[in-house]
Amino acid sequence: MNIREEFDTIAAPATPMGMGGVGIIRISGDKAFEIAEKIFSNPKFEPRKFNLGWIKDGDVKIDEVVVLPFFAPNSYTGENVVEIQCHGGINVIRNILNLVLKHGARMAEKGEFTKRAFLNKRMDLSQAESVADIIHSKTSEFAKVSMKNLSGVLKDKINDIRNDIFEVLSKITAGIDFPEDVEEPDYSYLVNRFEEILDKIDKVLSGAETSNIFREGAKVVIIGKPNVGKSSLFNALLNLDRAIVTDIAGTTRDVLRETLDLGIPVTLIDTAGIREDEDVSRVEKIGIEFSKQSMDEADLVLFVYDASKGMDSEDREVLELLKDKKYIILANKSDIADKKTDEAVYISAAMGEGIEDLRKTLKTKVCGIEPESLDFVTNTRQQACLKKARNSIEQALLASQVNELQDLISIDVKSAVLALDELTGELLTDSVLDNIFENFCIGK
Ligand SMILES: Nc1nc2c(ncn2[C@@H]2O[C@H](COP(=O)(O)OP(=O)(O)OP(=O)(O)O)[C@@H](O)[C@H]2O)c(=O)[nH]1
Ligand SMILES: [Mg+2]
Repeated sequence: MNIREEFDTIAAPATPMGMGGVGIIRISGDKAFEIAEKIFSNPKFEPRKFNLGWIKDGDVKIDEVVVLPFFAPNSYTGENVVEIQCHGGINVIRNILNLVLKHGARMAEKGEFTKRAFLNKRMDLSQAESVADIIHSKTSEFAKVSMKNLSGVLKDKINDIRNDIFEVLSKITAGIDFPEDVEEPDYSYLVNRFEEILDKIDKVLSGAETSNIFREGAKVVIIGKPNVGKSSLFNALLNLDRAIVTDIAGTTRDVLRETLDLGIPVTLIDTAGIREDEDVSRVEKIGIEFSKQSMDEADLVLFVYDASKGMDSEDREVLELLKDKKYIILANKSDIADKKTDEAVYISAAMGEGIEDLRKTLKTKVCGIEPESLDFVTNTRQQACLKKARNSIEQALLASQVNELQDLISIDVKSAVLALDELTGELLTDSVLDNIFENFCIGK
């Protein structure tokens, strides 16, 4: 079946509906050129040529524009595409779009251009998903690594793993189907191959945590006794006088949140100092309750104590609250501390000492690995497919270790192949597909 024949012609603004130098309206489908010819004063469409002229509604001039034709299959969607570059005003874009729709195009749904690019095999699903990542990226680092996905880095890795699995599957199947002519593969061969494949899958999954943090951001909460310099650290990391700092214990009452761009998006949270004194005011008590709640949502806690006083029993009580959390122990006020231990990272929030290094530690600690070392990212859907494939191969490995019938082993190996096909989009249901492209914006 030629899937393209089912497609009608779609159109949408490809630039935001706001004021700007240029606005772009994109048309894709078999009728793209025909529609453009009806409304454009200078339709001499040739590949790789742009055309200057007027968009006209009958005799009425709407705007002077540049029209770029892309001939199938050499276009974003793989279909005939026309891009109209007009002046960037909401009403100009709207008028031209209405005209295009009047002449037979339909308004595109979210992500429909990219969906067509996928369905017309211009890209695999991991590449299509990276387009949404690039558009939604909160940091320039995430945009860069998503771009690597678009260029096919993840796709190549998955195809490589799939080829490995398929090769083993072919050998097993040949042994089963032609027992007289082909010997079934040795179990030691199977064990080795499955171990290698598991290793490759694990390498791809190792960046999963960082990928998720790139997408959702990480919460880093500063916790400690009153007056140890939490707010000073908050300000120092942000490079901003955001929180009030005084020498009075109990200065911070409300939880303060600010965004810190460390290449990964971080929400940095300053809290009220935790203490259990009887004479703590009601307001401070509420503040302390908030501190404990924020601790629960933290991906990483920065535990601060006053190095000039050393860690005392009250500090240890606070530290005790963190035992199930990922944390870094910070000895603040190192400028006035005399003795140092190895247990903590020494900083001086007031003097700015150790802050730059702390930013770096923080980033690797939150991600598990250096985010810059990522060659590709994965999303939760892809991770779920990879985990499914991993489980199946693990089953196949266990079965091979006990010389299980190869007929049975082949069932697990086949499911691993299917899981990877689901990842790349070779094998997909419409609802999964709709779900993915729902997250796009109109015009992409
Ligand atoms: N010498 C020195 N003083 C510091 C340092 N960091 C903070 N201080 C001082 O310690 C005092 C308390 O600082 P804050 O940042 O308000 O402490 P906090 O932990 O936020 O206190 P609460 O909000 O009350 O829990 C202030 O007088 C700061 O100037 C430092 O690195 N060196
Ligand atoms: Mg404070």
